[in-house]
Amino acid sequence: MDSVGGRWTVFQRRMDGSVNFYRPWDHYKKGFGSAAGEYWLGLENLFHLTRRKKVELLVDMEDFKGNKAFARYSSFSIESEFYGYRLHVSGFKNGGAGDSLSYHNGQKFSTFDKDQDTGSRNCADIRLGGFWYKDCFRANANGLYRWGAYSTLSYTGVDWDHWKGSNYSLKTISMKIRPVH
Ligand SMILES: [Ca+2]
Repeated sequence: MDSVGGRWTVFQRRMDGSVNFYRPWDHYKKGFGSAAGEYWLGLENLFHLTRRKKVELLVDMEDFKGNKAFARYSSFSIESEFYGYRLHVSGFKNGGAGDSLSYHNGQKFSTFDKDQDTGSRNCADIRLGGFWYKDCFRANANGLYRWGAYSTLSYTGVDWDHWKGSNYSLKTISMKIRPVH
């Protein structure tokens, strides 16, 4: 869990496609997978971890050629379930990946059975994940694991638009937080 010199708590990880991330609200709320592999910590836990302290976010990613990049945000928090686990992220620092997450700032979390995005469509349902969708995404970290570039079912992979475009599914991506002192 050490990256850029510190103790990080991983709350999301994709690495091999072994875990299905197309899941309903209750699963995203409580968490799924295992911390050693593909993983979602759960929105309720994430809310409590970011509730009363200043927390920074690091998003590490890798493509299928071994290239690596990251995006870092100096401030990260989410609101309670009552407020839809609304995302607050700011203070972008570029580690080569570009900023695909600020687009999602201020959005509630959505799953296929709980559409809280701002688009007329159900983004989680058509983009095959659960995320802070807007209309619909620039980052789809919980999308369908698709092993690199794809040409069918557009905008459904584990995409980070500002690095590899919206039809390239990453090999790995992880999202991790740590308190800022
Ligand atoms: Ca919608």
